[in-house]
Amino acid sequence: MFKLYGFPVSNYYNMVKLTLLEKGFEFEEVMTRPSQEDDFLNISPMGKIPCLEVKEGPLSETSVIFDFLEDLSSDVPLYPTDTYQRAKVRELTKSIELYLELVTRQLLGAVFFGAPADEQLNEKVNAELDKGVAALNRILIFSPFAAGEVMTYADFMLYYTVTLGNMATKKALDRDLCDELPGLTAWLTMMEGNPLVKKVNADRDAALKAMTA
Ligand SMILES: N[C@@H](CCC(=O)N[C@@H](CS)C(=O)NCC(=O)O)C(=O)O
Repeated sequence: MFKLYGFPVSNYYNMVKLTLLEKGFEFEEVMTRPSQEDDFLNISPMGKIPCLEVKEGPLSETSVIFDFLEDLSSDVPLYPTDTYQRAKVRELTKSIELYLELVTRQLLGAVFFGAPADEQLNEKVNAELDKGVAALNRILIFSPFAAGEVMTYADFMLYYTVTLGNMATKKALDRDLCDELPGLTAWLTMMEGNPLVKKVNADRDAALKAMTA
C-alpha cells in the first residue's frame, strides 16, 4: 500500500490524491506539513508536499508522481496513448503549473496568511497572469475536458490550481479567472459532478474547518 504524505488543504496534494482514487490504488494518508526537518527532507528533498512512498521508496514532484502512477497502471488511463497527444497533455499540464499555479501562488501569502498587501507584487502578478491566461486560452480545449474528449492529468492540475488560485486573484487583483478563461465555468461544474472530486473536496473542507476552528 502507498503512503501519501501531505495535507488535504494543499492543492498539489489533492491532485495526487485524486489520481490515486481515480486509478483505484490503495493508499494511506499521512498528515504531514511541509518541513525542513531532515527526516522529511530525506523523502521530499525540498520539504514540500505531496510526497508518495511506494514499494521502492519515496517520490516527490506532482507531475513526476502522475507519470509514475500512469506507468504503473493504465487500467484507468489519464494520458492518451498516442505519443504526440500524450506530449500535448503534458504541455498543457506544465503550462497550467508554470503560468497559472506558480503565478497565483505568489498571492497566497497576502490573501490567506496575513502577509501585508504588496502593490508591486500585485502588478507583477497581473502582468504574468495576462501572459499565462493568453497562453492557456490558446491550448485549453474544454470539450468537455481540459485537453479534449477524455479526462487527463491536465484536468487535475487545472482544477486544483483554479479553485485555489481564483480565490486569490479575486481577492487581491479583482480578477475572476472564470471571466478570462472561456469554458472554465462549465468545466468546473462538470468536474464538481465527479464523485471522487467531491470526496477529495469534502476532505479538504473538513481539514480547512478544523484548521480555522
Ligand atoms: N513542485 C511541487 C510543488 C508542491 C508545493 O508547492 N507544495 C506546497 C504545498 S501546496 C508546499 O509544500 N509548500 C511548502 C514550501 O514551498 O516550502 C510539486 O509539484 O509537488
